[in-house]
Amino acid sequence: MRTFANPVIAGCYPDPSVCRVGDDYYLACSSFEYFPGVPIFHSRDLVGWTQIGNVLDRPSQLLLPPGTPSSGGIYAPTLRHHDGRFWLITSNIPHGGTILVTADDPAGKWSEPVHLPDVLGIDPDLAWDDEGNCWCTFAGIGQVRIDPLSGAVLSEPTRIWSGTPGAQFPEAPHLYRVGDTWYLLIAEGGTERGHAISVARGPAPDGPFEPCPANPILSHRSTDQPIQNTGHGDLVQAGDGSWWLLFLGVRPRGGTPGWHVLGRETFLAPVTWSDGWPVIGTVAPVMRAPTLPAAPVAATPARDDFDAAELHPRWISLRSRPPEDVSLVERPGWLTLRARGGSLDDPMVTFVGRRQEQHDLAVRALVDAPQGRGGLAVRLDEQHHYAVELDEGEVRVRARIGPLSEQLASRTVAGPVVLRVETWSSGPGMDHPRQEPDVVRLGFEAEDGEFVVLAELDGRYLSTEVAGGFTGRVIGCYATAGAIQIDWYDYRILSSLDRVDVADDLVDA
Ligand code: 6LW
Repeated sequence: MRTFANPVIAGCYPDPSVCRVGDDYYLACSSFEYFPGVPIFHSRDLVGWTQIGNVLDRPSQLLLPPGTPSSGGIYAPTLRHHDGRFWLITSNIPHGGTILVTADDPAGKWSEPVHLPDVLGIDPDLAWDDEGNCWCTFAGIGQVRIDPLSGAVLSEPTRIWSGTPGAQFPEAPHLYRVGDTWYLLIAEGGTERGHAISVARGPAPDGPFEPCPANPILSHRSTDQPIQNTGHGDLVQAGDGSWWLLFLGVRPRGGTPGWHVLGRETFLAPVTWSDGWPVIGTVAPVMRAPTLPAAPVAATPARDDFDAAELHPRWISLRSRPPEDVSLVERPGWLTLRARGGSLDDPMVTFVGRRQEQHDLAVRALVDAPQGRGGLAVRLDEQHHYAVELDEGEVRVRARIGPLSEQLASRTVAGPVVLRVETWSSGPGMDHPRQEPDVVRLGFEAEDGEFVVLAELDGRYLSTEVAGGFTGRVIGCYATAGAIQIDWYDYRILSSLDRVDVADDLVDA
């Protein structure tokens, strides 16, 4: 039996929306305060996904001013293929409203946005009926007919369903026609442990809708499943006729209440039909693979040497990425970051990172900062970050947890230095109720490559349960004074063999 591992897209890639064109599948996710926005992936077997770009990759499409809070920005897109074109609708919270972009090729270039100022709900969906009407359904659950080319609203908004009585936050609607029936899939219960997916059906895109007696059709609330918070999903029918759900979930670690540090990730589950209702199969970390021909994708290279002309689409910055502050040409073969904010607390700090996708990691970067200050940070948001930085011949470890900000240790060094961060998870079990989800070790490498650990910190403070919001960790390089240069960034998954005796490595701070 062929199997696959869940999540199929690990790290902070929530709110997946998926569509199929022939044998190709495309998927887009939320991106919040990060720029570029809306990562987009391609797959041929629903299991292996490769990022092919970012839908909103230029300032004319995506402005995230400094007032865009962390976990604001781009929410829950819907991706559809209709009439030979790709359509993507999303919201920019709180400043940008609802926007819609189109492309012939999902890898780009995507159009300039059409604004829909009269669509006043998050999680907008797009569906077309046979008469050519375009229905935009949004959280609530509300609906209007729109002209997707002009952004005009063509009908009064109506409430078409409120989800299960008593359940909070009916949201994330997706509307599909299957045969002669219209299905309205929603998330409800909130995106935390109570999260769920429910469904209703009706004879027309605007209902009336009858809820499924088996609702919620997916929820891991109150279970001992290792994957929790399951909800917010999108259905897709594969080329062989089978049905699948792509949805978000989390992998909490540690004691009680459990902390997830990688954000909300994208999972895959099989769907069957019974009495005209979709039935979601079991969701587990290892599952039976779809019967589609396997189409494995290349693993992400561990090291980026910054030798290419452009950054890979997996690299993300905070709110914007002006070319004068982030350059691959200023010192060829190095990434140059020029400071525009004085600390990681600043919403506009110059930062280039990638999502933390695995629990056990070693991330290393060779950093030169002859006329600047900056380093390597594990970031949850402006108020929650750990960092090891280089400043005037000194390596320092700093931590901010809510209102508390501390320099924890420092060491004198000479010249460029390899800064290093490791995350060591507690594994799915726990030794005691307050056990941390992971330990974050920060330091630098001595000339012989030995890891000099300057601080070892409880990872719970960089979890979504502590920080709040919708995102997960991003590990990246930043500059907070002058300019710093990074020769390479190396992201390696640690096995248990790498986990030597912690106490031996920790130096006195
Ligand atoms: C999104 C909502 C949700 O808009 O979280 O889990 C919000 N569901 O549908 C942000 O990702």
